[in-house]
Amino acid sequence: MDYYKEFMTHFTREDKENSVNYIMELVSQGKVDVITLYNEILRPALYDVANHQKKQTITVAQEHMRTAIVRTIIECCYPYVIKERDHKYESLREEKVLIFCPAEEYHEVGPRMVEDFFTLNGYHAFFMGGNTPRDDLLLLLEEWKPKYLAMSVSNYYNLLAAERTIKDIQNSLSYSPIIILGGYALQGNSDLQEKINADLYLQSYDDIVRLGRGEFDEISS
Ligand code: B12
Repeated sequence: MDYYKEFMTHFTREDKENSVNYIMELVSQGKVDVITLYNEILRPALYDVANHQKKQTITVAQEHMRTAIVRTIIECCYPYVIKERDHKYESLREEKVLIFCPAEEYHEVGPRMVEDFFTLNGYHAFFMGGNTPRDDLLLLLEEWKPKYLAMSVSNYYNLLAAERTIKDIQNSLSYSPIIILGGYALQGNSDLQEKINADLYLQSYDDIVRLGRGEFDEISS
């Protein structure tokens, strides 16, 4: 059975009840784990709305409904994320990661998944939501002092705001977090990471596993 295809029969009708129930049954029965669900079902379902190759044909209202369905599924998965993490790790990492979007960046499903990617790898991760106000971000950073700051940019036009945010962070904080950049706007444009002055460009769950293994320690130290 192709789980993606079956899910799409509910999802493309914006049928929230059947979309959520179908996925939560797969997850509760252990037929798909959280990473497979995010990478092979939910992300492709949203990329199917529009992408570099495909123009959007549905209305913005339908786009919002589909985003809401995915968001509900992600939040329902939280207990499974914690269970999977606890199964893998006896004790948590000390390292904190703050995930955020620059001002005017409203795409929040990707970074919300990234929060779970970090959590699954034992990090203490927190996603601040889309469109993070600059002053609130700086205040929280001083208070919480995360080792990593992961910024998500989906819309190409928000890369300028991303660059400004990094400058602000580097100029006004009392310590230097490691700044990670990722998101749809960077796909195929990874060279922008250096231009924007971030420390690292990461894109996937596997990249976060590699970060945990220390594969980027030399670059980010
Ligand atoms: C849903 C959606 C919206 C919703 C967002 C609702 C919400 N609350 O999130 C709404 C309707 C608000 C919206 C608005 C707009 N959108 Co829109 N939207 C989308 C859509 C269909 C899905 C986005 C999504 O959730 N994808 C699924 C997630 C899981 O994928 P992801 O974000 O890429 O994240 C994965 C990876 O990139 C990675 N990742 C992400 N961030 C990070 C960060 C780090 C540190 C790491 C390690 C990894 C990582 O991990 C994730 C999981 O694998 C995309 C289409 C697409 N192809 O993505 C367009 C898309 C992103 N939107 C687009 C555009 C243009 C807009 C608007 C400008 C439209 C308009 N004219 O108003 C506005 C801009 C709003 C704004 N100021 O931000 C374009 C962006 C093109 C570009 N790259 O520049 C896209 C690509 C559609 C297209 N035309 O091709 N949108």
